[in-house]
Amino acid sequence: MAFARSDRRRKPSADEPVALKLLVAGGFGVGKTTLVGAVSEIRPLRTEESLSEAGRPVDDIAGVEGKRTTTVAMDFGRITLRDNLVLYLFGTPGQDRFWFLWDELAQGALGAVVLADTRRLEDCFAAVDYFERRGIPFTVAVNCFDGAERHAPDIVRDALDLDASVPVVLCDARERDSAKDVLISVVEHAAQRAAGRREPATT
Ligand SMILES: Nc1nc2c(ncn2[C@@H]2O[C@H](COP(=O)(O)OP(=O)(O)OP(=O)(O)O)[C@@H](O)[C@H]2O)c(=O)[nH]1
Ligand SMILES: [Mg+2]
Repeated sequence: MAFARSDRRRKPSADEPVALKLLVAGGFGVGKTTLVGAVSEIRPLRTEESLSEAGRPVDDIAGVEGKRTTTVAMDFGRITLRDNLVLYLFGTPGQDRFWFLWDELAQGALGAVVLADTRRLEDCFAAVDYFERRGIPFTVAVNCFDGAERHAPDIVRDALDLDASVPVVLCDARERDSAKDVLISVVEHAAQRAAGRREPATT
């Protein structure tokens, strides 16, 4: 877990806020920057660059033809969930050519959101795989784009072959409350996983 308190010898006071790091990941153009911007209580840091003609051969914009910019390093935002719980949000770049940044961004992450678009579900496979392999708890959040067919969470779970414990939720990445619910789901899932690990095995 990533905590703001770095001095482990000092006993924290009860009202001192705990800071947790979460990643917001998923395929190209699925709404990561939008989600971080929707919930952040500070002006989000963005690293958007224009999609250019030169990038056309390497940037697969199929399905997001209206997109004009892309994240080239990360998004950063912050949200206070309760008085004593602050989340630092790191949005990943969505394109394959920026994969090398993921390991840096993932360091110390408590959990992650994998945003998915059901019209291009395969675009989130890599993110699901990444967090499964590293044992980082994640919630899959289906960003319900206008005009996209709605699928029940269990259908998405089956399609992604997810473990039954992985939360799958529907959201609108543009709506603050909806995006906040996604983050709460990740925190609760991570807390349950941590509690499960602490419980003694019964054999
Ligand atoms: N209709 C609709 N549009 C959305 C939604 N979320 C994002 N968008 C739009 O979709 C486009 C892509 O959103 P971004 O937030 O830039 O996507 P991203 O995942 O950060 O993209 P990359 O960083 O390039 O991978 C933007 O034009 C958004 O306005 C949504 O929930 N509904
Ligand atoms: Mg982005």
